[in-house]
Formats: sequence, C-alpha cells, structure tokens
Amino acid sequence: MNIRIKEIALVFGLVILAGCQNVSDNNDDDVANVEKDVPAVHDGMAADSQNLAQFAIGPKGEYETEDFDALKFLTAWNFSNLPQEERAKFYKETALPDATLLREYWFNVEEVTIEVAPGVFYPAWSYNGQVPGPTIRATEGDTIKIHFKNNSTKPHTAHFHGYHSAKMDGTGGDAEDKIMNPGESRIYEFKAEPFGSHVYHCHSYPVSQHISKGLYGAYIVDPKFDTRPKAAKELVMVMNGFDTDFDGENDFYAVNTKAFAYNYQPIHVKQGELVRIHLSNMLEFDTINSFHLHANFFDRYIAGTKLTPDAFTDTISMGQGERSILDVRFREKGMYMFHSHVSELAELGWAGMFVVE
Ligand SMILES: [Cu+2]
Repeated sequence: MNIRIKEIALVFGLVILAGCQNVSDNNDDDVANVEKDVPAVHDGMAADSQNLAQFAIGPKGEYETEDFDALKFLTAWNFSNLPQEERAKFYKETALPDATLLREYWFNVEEVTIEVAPGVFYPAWSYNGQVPGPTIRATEGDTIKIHFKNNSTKPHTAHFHGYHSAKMDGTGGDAEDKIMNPGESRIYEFKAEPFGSHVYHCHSYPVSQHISKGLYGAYIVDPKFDTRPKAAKELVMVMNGFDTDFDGENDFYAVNTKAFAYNYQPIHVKQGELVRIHLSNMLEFDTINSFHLHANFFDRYIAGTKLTPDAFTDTISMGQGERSILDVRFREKGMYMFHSHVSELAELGWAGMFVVE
C-alpha cells in the first residue's frame, strides 16, 4: 500500500467512524453532512482531539458517474434491473414439458471503465458491461443456457459453480470446452443444481488476472422444495476489490464494487422482517475476507446448500469463491453498520449501513 492510498484509507476510515455517530437520525444524507457536526471542545485534551479528528475529516468527494447502481444490483437478478424491452435482449424464459423452465441468458464480455471509489476509475473486464456481472437465478432442475460472446480483446470463458459436464466447465480442460478468443461465441448449457448460492467467473488464464479485472457474478439456485422461512427481502452481495495501481495488491475494497456504496446510499429494511443476504467472496489477491453485522445476529447457511442453518453468529470469514446465505431479522430500528472484520478492508471501502425502519 503506498502513502497516497494510506491517506485515502485514513479518510475513509474516518468516514466509517463518522457514520457511526449518526445512529439516531435516519437521513440518508447524514454521512455526507458530518463535517457540519463538529463537536464543541470540552475538557480533556486528548479525547477532544480524537473527537475533532474524527469529525473534521468527512467523506471526500462524490461519485462522478452513475455507471453502476449498487442499490439496484442488490435486488436485481435475471436482468430484472432492465426495462422489459431491453431485458428481452438478454433474458428469456421458456416453459418445458416437465414443468421446469429453460432460462436463456445473453452474456457479452466487454472492456469498460468503471468508477470504484469517488473519482477513481478502473479499466475492467466485464460481463455485459458491469462488475459484478448480472446475477443468474433459477429454480433447482431448470435448464440454464448461456449464449456467450467475447466482444473483448482477450480470451475469456464463463465457469459456473454447480453441476455440469466437463465440456461446459469453462476452463478449456475438455477438448470440447473451448476458451473463447476475441470475437468468438459459444453456448454453456447445464441443469441448475444443486440448490445453493453459487458464483460464476471467467476461468481463462491467468485466472487471478481475469477475476481481479471483474469477470465474476452470483449464480443462485433456489430449492425446488424450500422449507426455510420465507424471506421478505433478498440481497445479493459480492465482496470484491480493485488493484488500481496494478502492483498485485488491492487498493480498494467493497461489496458490489463501489467503495462505501452503502454508506452513501444505506440499505433500507424493516424491523423484524426476514432479510436474506446471498453473500459471496470474489476478492482476488487477499486470502481472506469477512462479513460482520453490528448489533444483530444471523443464521448462516454455508453455500446455501442445506435447508437448516450451520451457525448463528454476527461474523463470518470466507476465502475466495466461498459463499453463504445469511438470514437476519433486525431487532430494533436504527442505523447499523456492516463491514469486513478485516479492518484494513473496511477502511478501504468494504463497509456500509443498514437503516432499519
Ligand atoms: Cu477472462
């Protein structure tokens, strides 16, 4: 981490602390307005210096573009974020005789510049122009058919976690499993199974480069017979990061790409309702990532592949490629932080806020 990045980390770290001071007031603009709330100096020099420092440095800058709507991404799957006419170009459902669905997706690999922190732009490789890529969602037993086109300048694939044949692996390992050169197209087809909260990503080589550049997304398979409590709200969170100076280390971290996205725009939920988070870790370069929720506990379903929880906790750690479903009911109204409990990652962008109403 270079000195400039450390300075940004300090500023963002203070943003988090400043955000904590506003729990009593649920105005979305609070975090951006903390500089107005500098406290008066009281007795006790050291404590006041600390307070002043934490309040005097507020968030620096605003996002310059609206290239990716991190709030919409939370609840968008199967291209549901697009207007119907546009959506039909990328997603199609067909009922099959066995009462399952054929779900077809059109995936284009494109090179795009994305804003990963206010004023910080990153040359990404993307599925359909966005990082993370579009969330795929099906019911166990459905058929997934991906119409894959490489519209970029490097060879790419799509490798889905879940059951599939070797020729659909997206790794080039099978004679029929071709890595797609620039301009080439192919189809990936497989049954949606097992149920769980999975991921997909490019498996072209070096994989570390193709993942760190942004080629990944969430792939959710709902159980055919679901005995879990029904969720009132479901949220897709992909933990990621960006090496903006290309030194093999991440400089910014996030859930869903934009550093502090949910500090700028907190996630609104209702007291007592069941909120289900599909959490995955697609962070390259760092060996561990984590999720911590303040003042509440959640049921954790590892990989979402069972109908009974594996743990009841407020903090989990996951390596790259791991997933969990987190079921939480917020007990009290107010503003609650969530962030990586790897503190450095939180200070560099992987932090956000829930507003419980
Ligand atoms: Cu790739």
